[in-house]
Amino acid sequence: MDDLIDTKRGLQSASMFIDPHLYEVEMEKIFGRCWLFLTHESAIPNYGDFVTAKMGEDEVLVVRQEDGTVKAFLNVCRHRGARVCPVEAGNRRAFVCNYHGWSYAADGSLAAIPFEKELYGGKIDRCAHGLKEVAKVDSYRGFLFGNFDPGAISLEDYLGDVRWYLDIWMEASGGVELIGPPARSIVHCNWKAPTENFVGDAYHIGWTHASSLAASRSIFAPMSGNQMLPPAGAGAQIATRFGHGLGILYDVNPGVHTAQTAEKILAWQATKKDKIAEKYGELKARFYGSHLNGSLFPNVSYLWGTNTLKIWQPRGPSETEVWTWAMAEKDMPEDLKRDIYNGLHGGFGTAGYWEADDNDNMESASLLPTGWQSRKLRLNAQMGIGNDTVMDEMPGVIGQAAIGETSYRGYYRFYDEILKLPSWDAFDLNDEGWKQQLIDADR
Ligand code: UNU
Ligand code: FES
Ligand code: FE
Repeated sequence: MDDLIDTKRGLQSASMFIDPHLYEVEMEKIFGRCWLFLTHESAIPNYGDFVTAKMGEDEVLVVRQEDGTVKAFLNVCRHRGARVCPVEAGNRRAFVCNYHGWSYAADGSLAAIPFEKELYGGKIDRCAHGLKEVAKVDSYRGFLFGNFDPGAISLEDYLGDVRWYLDIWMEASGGVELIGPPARSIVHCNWKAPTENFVGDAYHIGWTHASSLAASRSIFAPMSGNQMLPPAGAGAQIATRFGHGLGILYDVNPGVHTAQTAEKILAWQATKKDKIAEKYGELKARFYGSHLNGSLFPNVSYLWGTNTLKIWQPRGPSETEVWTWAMAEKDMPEDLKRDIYNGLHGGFGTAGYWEADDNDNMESASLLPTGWQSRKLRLNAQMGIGNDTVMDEMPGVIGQAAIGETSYRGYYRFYDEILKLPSWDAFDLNDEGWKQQLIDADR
């Protein structure tokens, strides 16, 4: 596995998209230990409210408790392992398994067994058969995450430097809401292919999305067919400690939206910018009005400006279930939220034209390495390598160009680190060496 990721040179082995053994290791070392997105607080406001979610290939029930906290449990009956709750969202005081009728309370405890006395004669330990609880659940600005590892670092520490950027849209904007339930569909790709695309690929916009850009007459339309490069100083890419990264395209927040919707969003944001600048500073106000594309390690992606949040659920090395939420500023008027919802699902939803543009790229990049020779190739993420730097006003490691692969390198740097990490106990939160690793990288 040692030649899998070459951080020093910005290369990755194509086998990472196909190797079934590596996939198992990812499930254990990444999905078993990292903070995984579950849902937004607003989806489960009241006692007994629940949604089902995926953590890796494990399905979990996320339930609002009587005391207002949130717990998550494997959605697996402790009797014979059937799915406890077959519904994706609702409100329940008890979850009754469909198979033999064991029932569980909202706190996961095994509340009742049909004919317990008659059939088990006191010989079953009910306390030992509650739903298996996810070790940690925590929320950041309303976004709920779970972690299977009781020894994991806190969610706040894990988000680390990227919080400064998340706060632009999660806080300075006045807060966002996810408009769900999410659309779900299958893409025949490795889960990392779309995650790396969203972490930092502004390169493909003008080419892969050429027709969509032209047809929508969006703000990005001049890039259609690679007719032009975004001018110098048009954006930046950011890499952080835990692989979370993003790209910024300055001052073009609704760049993907159709011309009509973009106009409404620009007008709306203009009414808020001065207040945001006053409270959070000019830089954050500028980024609020910029387009941010990003991924949180390992498998959440968002497009601020395109109003979408996605999670790429692994289903084996070559299959991914994508869940897509529309996302809007909480204080937006209802009709604008509706425009955004419709526009988003038409663009980046299951059958959206932007989504369709991307899918064949995701699939071919993921499936061609089944070829014994193809999988030996190294994938190249060297764009801008050697120019990465740190800046006073922006946390993380920065690549100062609209198009580059700094955040790809940051994503796979941490991917490599966590695969090799024996346990969170062995992890040094204060080690800043990762920055130098990226800055020193060179072809
Ligand atoms: O999908 C992306 N990676 C993206 C979309 C990046 C920038 C703008 C829009
Ligand atoms: Fe980038 Fe082919 S040009 S994958
Ligand atoms: Fe794309």
